[in-house]
Amino acid sequence: MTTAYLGLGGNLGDPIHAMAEALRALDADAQTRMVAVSPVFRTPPWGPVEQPPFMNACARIETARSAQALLALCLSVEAALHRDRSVRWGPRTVDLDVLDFGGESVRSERLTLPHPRMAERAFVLVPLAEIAPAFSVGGMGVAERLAGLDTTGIVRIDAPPDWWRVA
Ligand code: A4P
Ligand code: MG
Repeated sequence: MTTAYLGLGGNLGDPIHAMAEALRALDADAQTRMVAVSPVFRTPPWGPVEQPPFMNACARIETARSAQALLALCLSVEAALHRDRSVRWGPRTVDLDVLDFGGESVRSERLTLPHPRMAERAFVLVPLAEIAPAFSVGGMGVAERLAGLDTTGIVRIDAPPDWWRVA
């Protein structure tokens, strides 16, 4: 079994519901188990594209899958959730990123691990700090790295600890 971290985000439709459905689908995979799920945070959109605020969360899983097979599962869960309510030209309901897979380094066309952009993204590290504050990102703990990032506008959503089971 490998411990892996996932980042989830969405800014279309009902992203909390979509993230919850994604987490339940991953947990339902025979080879994969949800170990810890962060609270949800509302986060200002990051990057050049003008778009609504995101909801973001992180999860720690244990899986018997390989990194490539875990990515394939994540992509199929994304596809399943986007099928019904895809909006033409719009942003997607939910994005699933593999942040880390047992510390493995992978650099292929389809998969890069650890996730190359997580270290400078407060919308990833704020939820990640809730479930893995000491986890090392590029040689520095998550909480420590967060201290150097702008977390303005990131707000924790009030929800039950098992939000992903009920949302
Ligand atoms: N891929 C390679 N490595 C990985 C990995 N470690 N995890 C490949 C997941 N996928 C990985 O992904 C495109 C391809 O990346 C996959 O098919 C896989 O083979 P994608 O999610 O379809 O691409 P994308 O999301 O359109 O692009 P990108 O660059 O991943 O965008 P980001 O980085 O996901 O940014 N602001 C806030 N506040 N919160 C957000 O969640 N998200 C984005 C999207 C922008 N701004 C945001 C947020
Ligand atoms: Mg992505």
